[in-house]
Amino acid sequence: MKTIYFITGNKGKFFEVKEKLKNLDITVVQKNLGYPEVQGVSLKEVAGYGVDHIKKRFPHPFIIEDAGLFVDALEGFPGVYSKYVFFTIGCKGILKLLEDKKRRTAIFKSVYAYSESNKKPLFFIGECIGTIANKERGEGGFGYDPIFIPNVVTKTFAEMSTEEKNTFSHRGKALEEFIKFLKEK
Ligand code: ITT
Repeated sequence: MKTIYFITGNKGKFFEVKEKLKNLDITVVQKNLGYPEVQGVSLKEVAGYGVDHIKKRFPHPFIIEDAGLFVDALEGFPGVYSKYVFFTIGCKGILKLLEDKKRRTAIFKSVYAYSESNKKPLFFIGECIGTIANKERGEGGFGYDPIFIPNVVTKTFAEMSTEEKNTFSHRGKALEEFIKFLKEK
């Protein structure tokens, strides 16, 4: 069985990846190696810089992900700053910024980079369109999950099981592309 390392410090992401890839003949192992996340560039560029940094230190096949929440009424904020914003103003801060806004649409975006030694990284992208709830709802998931409602349903990500979230989410969609690649390999 092949092992792929997921270089991440985020346990929530790791559980979602494990769930999504559970029927494949691979083992996914979390490694919290840490890598610099370049600020002010696109998610794909963040992931690309991350791969270059890790590759020099880690000789095995690995994936990394950069994700972000882009709120339309805030011109795409927090976007590439989602991590910093989550640990500073958090979900409550985003709700406050949207207090008097009618437009509540937002997009979650995810970019996975897969790296094997001596090969250029491959990127897999997923997006989930939805709206920002009026208040936090649900106990599951992580990060902005209590305030994000994907289109088509009325539940927030935090009110879903991991499996259900994966069927709608930016991460689930990016991983679908990754699974296609793994199956064709
Ligand atoms: P890494 O170690 O993998 O980089 P991270 O927590 O730093 O993990 P990102 O930079 O990719 O993750 O994501 C930025 C923030 O966006 C992150 O801190 C979460 O709070 C939030 N986020 C990402 N994906 C999410 C999801 O599926 N649901 C809710 N919040 C999410």
